[in-house]
This record gives sequence, structure tokens and C-alpha cells, in this order.
Amino acid sequence: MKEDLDTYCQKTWCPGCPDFLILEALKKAVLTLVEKGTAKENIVFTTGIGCHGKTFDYLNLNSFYCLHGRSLPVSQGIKLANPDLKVIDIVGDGDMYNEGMSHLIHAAKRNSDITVLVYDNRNFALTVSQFTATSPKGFKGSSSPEGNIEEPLNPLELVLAAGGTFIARGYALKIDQIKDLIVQAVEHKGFSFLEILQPCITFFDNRQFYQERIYELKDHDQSSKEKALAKIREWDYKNGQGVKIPLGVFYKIEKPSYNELADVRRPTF
Ligand SMILES: Cc1ncc(C[n+]2csc(CCOP(=O)(O)OP(=O)(O)O)c2C)c(N)n1
Repeated sequence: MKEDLDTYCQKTWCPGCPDFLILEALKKAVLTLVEKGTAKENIVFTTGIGCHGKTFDYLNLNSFYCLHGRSLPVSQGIKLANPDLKVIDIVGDGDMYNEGMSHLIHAAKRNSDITVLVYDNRNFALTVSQFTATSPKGFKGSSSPEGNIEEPLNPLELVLAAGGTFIARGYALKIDQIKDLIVQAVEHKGFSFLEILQPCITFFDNRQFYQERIYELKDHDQSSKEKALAKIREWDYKNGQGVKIPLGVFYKIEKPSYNELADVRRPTF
């Protein structure tokens, strides 16, 4: 039952925050995974610190609240210790692309069999709007009152280059799409990465920007790195008119995961 995934904690997200929608999608995804045969007890999630991290309090599943930017080492440790678990790592853009960036590159490089969900609101929201690696140039926040002078990073391109074997993007306002992408990501064997575009209605409300540009990937060859890169580069994360923002699975390939190669339960002789 979906209610079994609820907790008694009062939700302190801003009223109307799309994090509520992502939470809904997550619950639906967990129920789908359970229906398909995964025991609820075998789904574990970790979080970083930030608005996204409050998911720890609001979702009744085995979980671990980690230091800011340091959830990936914990997730990988959990998976290494018990390969039967499905591990979902919930992070923010500041958390992952600023504080914890090196962990992301290495987890993708070694094709660690975990799922990373990035709630990308393009600012450090909990601490009231410092710019992050995905804040656009010109973004005005508490640490860039005259506008961010840096150009943003394209995280999907980075994860593709690092070695991720499942790379997708969803939009927080599309609950069912996010749910489907989470299920696919968790079922993928290897490093799965789902970037969720999450408008921050308090500090960076870019709903109109997204709604004018998003479209669903169709007839896309998920096995081709070159085609994935071309689609990923349709939006270079910079400001500007005319950019299109594809949603869906860009890249998905089969490759032995770190955990298959380093199964700690394998007998040694
Ligand atoms: C090592 C460390 N640095 C800074 C902080 C302060 N801090 C707490 S939450 C936060 C912002 C989180 O932003 P993000 O990861 O983008 O998540 P969001 O709140 O936007 O969901 C910061 C900087 C901290 N807790 N630990």
C-alpha cells in the first residue's frame, strides 16, 4: 500500500515544491518494484543534505542520511556489503555536482550497480540559493547577487564520459514519467543516473523555460554513445533561445558491473 511508505514527519518543503511530486513518483516506483518481485526490505536509499535530503524523513524505507555530497561512498558500501539490495542514492545538484563531484565520476567509471537520482533545481536551495555547477550564467542568488559569471556544467555529458551505463533525464512535473524512469534505472544492472529537472519555485522558478523546450525522446538508439552525446548536447545548459530539452533514456548498455566483478561473497581459495 502506498500509505505504508508514508511517515509521521511533517513536511517542511515550500508549499508547491516539485519535491512533493518527486516523492510521489518515488513511492509509485517503489510499489511497482515490489509488485514486480523486489522485497520492500531490499530497497535502500541514501540521501545527501539539502531539500532533496528531507526525503529521508518522508519515505518509510530503509535509508541512510549521509554527509553533504558523501552519499555515494555510503551507497556503494551498502551495495558491496549486500549485493542483493537495490540502492537508490538521492542527491541535489549542489550536493552531487559541487560537494561530491569526484564520487560521481568514480562511481560511474567503475559502473557501480547503484542508482543516482539528482533533484536538479540548479541552486543550493536549503541554504537559500547559492549558485551551483548547473546554475545558468547570470543566475542571481545569495552568493551571486549580480549574476553568476560561470557557465553551467552538463552533468549528463560528464556521466557519459565517465562511464555510466544508464543515463536519463526526467521532469519533476511529470510524475508518471519520473516513476517509469526510476523503475528502469533501478532495474538496470550497473551505474544508472537519472537527472530530474526540478524547478525551485522559491529561488529559481524556471517552469516556463522547461515547458517551452522539453520533448520526449522517440526512436532513439540508446546503445550508441555518439547518438546519446548528440541528444545530450541538444541542451548545453547555457541560457539562450531555441534550445530543446530531450527527456527520456539517452544511453543504456550492458556491461559487467563493479559488483559482479567484486562480489564479496565469492569464495576465495
Ligand atoms: C560539508 C557541508 N557543506 C555545506 C553544508 C551546508 N549546506 C546544507 S544544505 C546545503 C545546500 C544543499 O543544496 P543542494 O545539494 O543543491 O540541495 P537542495 O537543497 O537544492 O535540494 C548546504 C550548502 C553542509 N551541511 N555540509
